[in-house]
Amino acid sequence: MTDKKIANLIEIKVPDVGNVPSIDVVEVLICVGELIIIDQTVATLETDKATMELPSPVQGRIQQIFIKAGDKVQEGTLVATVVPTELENTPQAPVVAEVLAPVTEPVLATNIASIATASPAPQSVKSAQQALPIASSTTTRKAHASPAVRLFARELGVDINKVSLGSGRKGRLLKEDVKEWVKKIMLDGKPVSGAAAIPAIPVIDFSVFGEIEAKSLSKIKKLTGQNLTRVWLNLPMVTYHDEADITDLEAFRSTLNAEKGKDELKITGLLFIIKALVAAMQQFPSFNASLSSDGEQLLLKKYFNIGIAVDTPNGLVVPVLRDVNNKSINQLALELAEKSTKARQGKLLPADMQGGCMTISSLGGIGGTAFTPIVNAPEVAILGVTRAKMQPVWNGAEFVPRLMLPLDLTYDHRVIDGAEGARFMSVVIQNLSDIRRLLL
Ligand code: CAO
Repeated sequence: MTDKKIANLIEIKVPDVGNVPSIDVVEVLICVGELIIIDQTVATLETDKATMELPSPVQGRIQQIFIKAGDKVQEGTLVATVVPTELENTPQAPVVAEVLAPVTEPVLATNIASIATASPAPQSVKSAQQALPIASSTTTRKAHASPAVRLFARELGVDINKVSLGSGRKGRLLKEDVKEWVKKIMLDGKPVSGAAAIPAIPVIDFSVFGEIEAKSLSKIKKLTGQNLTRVWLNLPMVTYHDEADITDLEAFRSTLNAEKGKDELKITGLLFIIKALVAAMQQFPSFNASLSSDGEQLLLKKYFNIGIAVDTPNGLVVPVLRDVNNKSINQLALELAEKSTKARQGKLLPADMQGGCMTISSLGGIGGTAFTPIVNAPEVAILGVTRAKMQPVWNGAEFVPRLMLPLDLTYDHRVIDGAEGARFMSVVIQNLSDIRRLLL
């Protein structure tokens, strides 16, 4: 009886693929208990010359699978056995439990449904359930895609079974679907898991070492984190450090502030840095640009908007000062004060933070000698500022005390090369060292 039932199974075997002694199993696309149709791809096989799909010659339910990804097979290797659809739920249906595992008690059930629900010896039940998981609840969706598309997905490190439904005929996945999926993951900022993904930081139970408290990150911190990770992973960045002699600028700024009334807005050094930066950007258009999304073109901007990183209780935000080239230092002072106050009160609107051409991150009010800011992509560069300090500077005859301002320029090396970065920074420094240049 058992023989007869086994004989009713259809065997799927590796076909003749042209005298190839060893064929790699790339992927098995079926699972036990799954209902398959004629020509549905059962597995993807690969020789050193080609990748091929192995189609099912029959419609039915997968009874057992004999290969797995990574196996080496050859012509005639048994891939899977299938209970043909016409035999399902008939007395002729093969008894899966008998085929899969030796049982101590005879299995009395005569069809698949009754195997799962009858109460034979415990081991029989276990075997039957392992063999025939309820397809809808325990099987994963297997992608319907050609070998070329599967290969493409593998090259990108994408698990093709996770790509949502394909746009091809009958939901077949196309290369475009894989590309769209990758694009979506990148935009979501969620790292892809799998072979080509960046290895995850190990999860550690810190409570083993002492008391801990979990505190949720603010929305701004979470978004900033995603954005910074995306930039870090996408941009080859270089940071160039230099310093500007701002002794004369500082004297001028003190004079200006001394002239101001008690309630008037004071001028900070940052405002001159903004102006000096924009003057340099006017000389170096590639700093006032973004790369096109295909990386083929540089999109040069004819406006000069500067983002200013502002530290707030909820995290870092970057309001944008617009048309800086057309505004006076006093106008900019007012605008920066307004926007940084709004930022700290959490009242910035999305429009206040859009349209930046280059960003300044100033830690000068806090301290520091240098740091490496991360470019606020799709901008191509960012200027970091740390605390100015008096230093002995050799003037050719003697050391003189000068107020030196450390500056850090990080740039996208795809757009800006090292020499251009250094030349740009020299111009920023000249502008700050002698602000009369801003009039030129
Ligand atoms: N060297 C020495 N002193 C400096 C300085 C520098 N480079 N930059 C600012 N200062 C001084 C200012 O002159 C001011 O001094 P007084 O109080 O005596 O006038 C004081 O530090 C505070 O300045 P400020 O920070 O209020 O003003 P600002 O115009 O320099 O900066 C703003 C404005 C909004 C950029 C700043 O308040 C801020 O939020 N900075 C933090 C930005 C940040 O977190 N960046 C990091 C991002 S990277 O992850």
